[in-house]
Amino acid sequence: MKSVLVLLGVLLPLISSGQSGLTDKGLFFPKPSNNSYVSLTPQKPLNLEAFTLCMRLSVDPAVVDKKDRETILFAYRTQYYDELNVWQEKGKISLYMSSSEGAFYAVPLLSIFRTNLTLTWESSTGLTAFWVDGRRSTLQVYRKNHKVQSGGVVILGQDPDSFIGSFDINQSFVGEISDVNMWDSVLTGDQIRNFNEKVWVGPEPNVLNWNTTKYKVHGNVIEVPKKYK
Ligand SMILES: *[C@@H]1O[C@H](CO)[C@@H](O)[C@H](O)[C@H]1NC(C)=O
Ligand SMILES: *[C@@H]1O[C@H](CO)[C@@H](O)[C@H](O)[C@H]1NC(C)=O
Ligand SMILES: *[C@@H]1O[C@H](CO)[C@@H](O)[C@H](O)[C@H]1NC(C)=O
Ligand SMILES: *[C@@H]1O[C@H](CO)[C@@H](O)[C@H](O)[C@H]1NC(C)=O
Ligand SMILES: [Ca+2]
Repeated sequence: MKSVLVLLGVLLPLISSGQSGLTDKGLFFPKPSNNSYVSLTPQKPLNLEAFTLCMRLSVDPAVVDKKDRETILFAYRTQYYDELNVWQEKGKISLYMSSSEGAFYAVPLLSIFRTNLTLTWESSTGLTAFWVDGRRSTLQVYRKNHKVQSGGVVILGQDPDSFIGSFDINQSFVGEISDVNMWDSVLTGDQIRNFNEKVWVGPEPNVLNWNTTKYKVHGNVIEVPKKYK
């Protein structure tokens, strides 16, 4: 017990200044809030006709599993639109791209243990898939011929209903996020599985790269030291 307390004391609360690179680190959102979030600066504008978005997540089930709770996992918002949002809600994981209609996937839900989650989408066919720990869901066709628009902000921890604010404590993320990486193309299954195992040999993540990304912490978010990787 004592060693647990000592270890917890080592988790460093971040000050709100821009930093870069989160290699082998996580971001821990310890409790529901309407003001704790992390903004990430993309390496290139998100005018995307295809993407692969990977992240590693664990959640506090006592909060996130509450009936009817919607929990934001990833948000990319421009001035007027939710360009690309990922949720866990209604017993499913969902994707919305500037539409009130989402694509819902009945994949295994996030839990107290870390899960490798990847989404892929391409405009030309609309084919969309969720990968959970290296296993691919069935495909769906979602937002064929759509294009994700640039000029927005990537937010972890909150769902912004305005640019950038209007957060809802009951939609906040509670748990740990790491290894958020994004490409402007659809990776192969082997590349996604390699990513999960951190034996990375495929193309460098060219939209968001967790190892180098500039990020800014707001509110109560704890940077998890490398030894917990
Ligand atoms: C955020 O939460 C605090 C207290 O928990 C509350 O006083 C405040 O009104 C909330 N702000 C918004 C924008 O909901
Ligand atoms: C998920 O990612 C972790 C960390 O890299 C890795 O050790 C683990 O094997 C992955 N799990 C699966 C089932 O892909
Ligand atoms: C959040 O949910 C709780 C419990 O359902 C409710 O009492 C509260 O009003 C909600 N807060 C907001 C800001 O919606
Ligand atoms: C990030 O850094 C870790 C640790 O050095 C490495 O294992 C991983 O492959 C890197 N990820 C990418 C996408 O380059
Ligand atoms: Ca909202």
